[in-house]
Amino acid sequence: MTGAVKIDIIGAGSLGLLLAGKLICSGTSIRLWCRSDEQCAALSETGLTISHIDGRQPIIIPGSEIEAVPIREFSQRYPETPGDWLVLTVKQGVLHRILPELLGPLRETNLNLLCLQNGWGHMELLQKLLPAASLYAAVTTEGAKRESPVRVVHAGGGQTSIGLWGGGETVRNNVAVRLADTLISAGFSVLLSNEVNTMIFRKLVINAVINPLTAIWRIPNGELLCTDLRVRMMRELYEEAAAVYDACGISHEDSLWDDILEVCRATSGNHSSMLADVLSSRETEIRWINGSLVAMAERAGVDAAAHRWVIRMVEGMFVKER
Ligand code: KPL
Repeated sequence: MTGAVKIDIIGAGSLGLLLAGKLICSGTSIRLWCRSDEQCAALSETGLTISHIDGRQPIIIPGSEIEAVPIREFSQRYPETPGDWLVLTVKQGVLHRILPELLGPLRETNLNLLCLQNGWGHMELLQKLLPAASLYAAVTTEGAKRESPVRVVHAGGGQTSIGLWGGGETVRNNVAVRLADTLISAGFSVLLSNEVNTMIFRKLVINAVINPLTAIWRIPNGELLCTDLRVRMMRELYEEAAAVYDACGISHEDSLWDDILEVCRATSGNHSSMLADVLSSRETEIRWINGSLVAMAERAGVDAAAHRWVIRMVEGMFVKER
């Protein structure tokens, strides 16, 4: 890989728009694959605005600087001009739906794929379907809220950790270091990790505690800490998840409970991604977050009643036609 890094971002939701906008501003070549033609047209005509929660001047990227392409053209256009990195920012549910489009051109391709989904299950599936790809998992606490197809609010700087899936050296891996440098020059805080499973399992518990409760009570993350009852409910979900990990032989740090409280404080004004999905009547990632903990519990023969309960509460919010 020589010259400037070229990145394809699949998904123009909150995180996709934030990454694309900040990377374009730092001079990285970005192609943004969107699910709707309307969003591509709006981005090309209006440009993209990134506003900041702290009232700093918004960043406005003119439409002429944005290459927005419909995802339905992926299998035809991507193989002609592949970039250095493919970054998947779509949610788990969408990822599973767009996999057929992705698989055509990618199945035999030796590409670098960075996956930013919450939850568990997608990496194993991608590895099976894309055996030639180098897969990297990322977990992020970056706060972003999409206000419209052309506007995103940067609701708080977080931390993004990246690790090579399947184990192995990430910290001194030149390809990963180059990506991290590119993201850092765009203003993101990035850590490379050789402990990809630890990183994903830690984030899984953070999401399994914060996301469903904020979605059920429709409150920003920080308000989870406002009453004893809420904190007790968080603790119950946390303890159950820790017991599941113990039963499955997954190591977790004692500081994890404090980390969860710290994430609530650090992102206190943010809506969790699950609350944002619920408020926009979108499918949530609960199946891949709490659902994957329940599946692990079942395999290990332990109970995960609180996680099953929050799944029913969140799924019950949607009235599906029978
Ligand atoms: O990852 C998040 C999410 O909302 O999905 C947290 C860390 C909970 C921040 O809101």
